[in-house]
Amino acid sequence: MKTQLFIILLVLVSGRINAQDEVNIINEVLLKEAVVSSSKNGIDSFERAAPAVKLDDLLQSVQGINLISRSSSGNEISLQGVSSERLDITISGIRIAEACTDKMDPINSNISSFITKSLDVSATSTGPSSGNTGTVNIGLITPHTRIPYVRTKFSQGFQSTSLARSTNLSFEKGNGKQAVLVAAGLNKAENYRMGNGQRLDFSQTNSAYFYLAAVKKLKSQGYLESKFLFNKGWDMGFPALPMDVSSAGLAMLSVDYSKKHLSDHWLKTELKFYTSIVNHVMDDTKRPNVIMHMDMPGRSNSIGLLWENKFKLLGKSWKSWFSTNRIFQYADMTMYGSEGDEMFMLTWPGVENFGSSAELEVTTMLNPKYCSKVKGGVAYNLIRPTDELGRQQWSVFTEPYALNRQSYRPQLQWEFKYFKNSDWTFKSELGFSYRNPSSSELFGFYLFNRNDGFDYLGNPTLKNEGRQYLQLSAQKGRGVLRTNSTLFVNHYSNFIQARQIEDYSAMTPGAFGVRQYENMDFAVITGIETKVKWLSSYGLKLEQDLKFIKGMALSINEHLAQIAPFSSKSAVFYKKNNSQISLSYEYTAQQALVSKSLNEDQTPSFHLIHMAYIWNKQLSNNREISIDLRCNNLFDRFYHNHLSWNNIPSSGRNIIASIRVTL
Ligand SMILES: [Cu+2]
Repeated sequence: MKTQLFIILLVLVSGRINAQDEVNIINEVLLKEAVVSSSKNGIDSFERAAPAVKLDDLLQSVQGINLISRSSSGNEISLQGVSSERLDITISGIRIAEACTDKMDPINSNISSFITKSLDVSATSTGPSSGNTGTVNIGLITPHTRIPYVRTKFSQGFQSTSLARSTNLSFEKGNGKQAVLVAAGLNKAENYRMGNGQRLDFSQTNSAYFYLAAVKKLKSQGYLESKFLFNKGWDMGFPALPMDVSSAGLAMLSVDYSKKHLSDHWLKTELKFYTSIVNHVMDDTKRPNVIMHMDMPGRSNSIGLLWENKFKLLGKSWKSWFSTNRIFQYADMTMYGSEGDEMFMLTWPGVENFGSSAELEVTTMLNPKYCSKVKGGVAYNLIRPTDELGRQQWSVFTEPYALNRQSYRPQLQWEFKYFKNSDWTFKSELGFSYRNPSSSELFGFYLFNRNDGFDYLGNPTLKNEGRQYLQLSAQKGRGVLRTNSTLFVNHYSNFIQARQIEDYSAMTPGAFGVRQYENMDFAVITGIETKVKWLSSYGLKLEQDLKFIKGMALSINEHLAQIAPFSSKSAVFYKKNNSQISLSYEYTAQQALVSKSLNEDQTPSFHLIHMAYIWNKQLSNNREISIDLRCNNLFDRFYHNHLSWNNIPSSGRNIIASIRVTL
């Protein structure tokens, strides 16, 4: 549903209303949705996404992605059935580390769709820091130096279910040689209303951001670009967790240098330097019946360098990446007993991850019909707790030397493309990669998981987890009937999952016990996704999407947890002049394939109907105005998604209205 809306929005807000352009834009979206893309920075841009569309909605529209929610916003990305630890999530190439041990601050939660330019999602490429299953890069808007210009944008959005108000403003100015963009936004939402008419306590959210980007064209024909983002959240409720967030802040800065056509063979170079700081403070003081009050602050920072090059050599196209970064995560917890006693511990003992990686890719066009691409690389990581108290804490469980982890991780991938005729493209991708365990998996100290009610303990002796994969896709991106289908098989060796340890007692009051991460022999996640579209010449469009994923822990012959059930989305669109209307139907099957050893419960099926009306008017000189009216969950169904933690219900009927003006 969101996909379809998004496509209409794209068409309308992109300011090009004729049919051919719709075709092109839909192509872009199709391409974007083809998760099988292996290009690390291949940009599928959807400039000027509509104001009412939250970044979460855009993410949800990408093939392969489902969202795990613990609150009304800032959901965690799950790509092909796996989430954070197995993915590299970046903002304009910048690696940022979360500062919350409970995953309340996924990287994407810091970004507004108003300043998002592109989403680049790949399930077959990995970065130097963590993941082995894929990358999600959220590109931010930047000003341009093509011509002198001045542009002001304003958007105002409203949602009935949570009385959410979202205001965004940006101003850009350029003289053809240098340009600057300033943007700011404010989001406020109350507790949202569920399908049963009641409000969900602790689902409010508040955030604001300031963004500055500047670009300068140098005399040498190179470009210097800088981005700065500050995002602040406060009084953010997390209904799926036992506590909320009183304050969360992110500041990031990057400086890029790029130049094209350095010589006949050296086509492009791009150098990026970045740094970021994240702060996170949890708060249980507003909750009723807190047995034991706790303070749980966390902080993280990152600093890094990325160098990317493109060459033409021996009749082939080459790409190289070199990256190095240092990521630091620290979190502590103070528990206050009823008799004034305190207990202090480090939940992340100042974990430092120093990583470097080098990758090389070569593309060979065998003939106009066949294209082969091979990518290989190696990454090095040194991970260790830096805090002395934290090291002592862990010395109870393991030898001190085992706390310093060094590893080399190779990766190799082969992609083969076949262009059958001008309409059809078939692609196969085959490869392997490894990941380091995350800070929580290695050194997390009694992290309470509200979803299953256990305290989680890290394991410094974990082996790196391997992934071997095969993806097949078929795409027809032109003509009246279009389709895009992907089949994937991800096989994991040394799969990391927690298991209950009997002789340990829980730290958190009310927890059922302790689980510790360990390497299981094998797991496999396989899935299929298809999208079919039918476009008429008179403004009518039909769409059908299907999605199915299955995950198995082979060594214990059990289903994996947190796997989205089968879902289907059907939509009909009609467009005339400046208006477009759509109606869509969404069916999500029950999820009965659940993890027994993690005590995951089954989720019933549900049906949803959504409607949308969008009006867009082009004024002279690239000015435009657009109005967007929608009703999601028209019949006010009371339901929850399988991936929502603690079974928190989703929003009931939600009327969304927004206006956007570009001057
Ligand atoms: Cu938190």
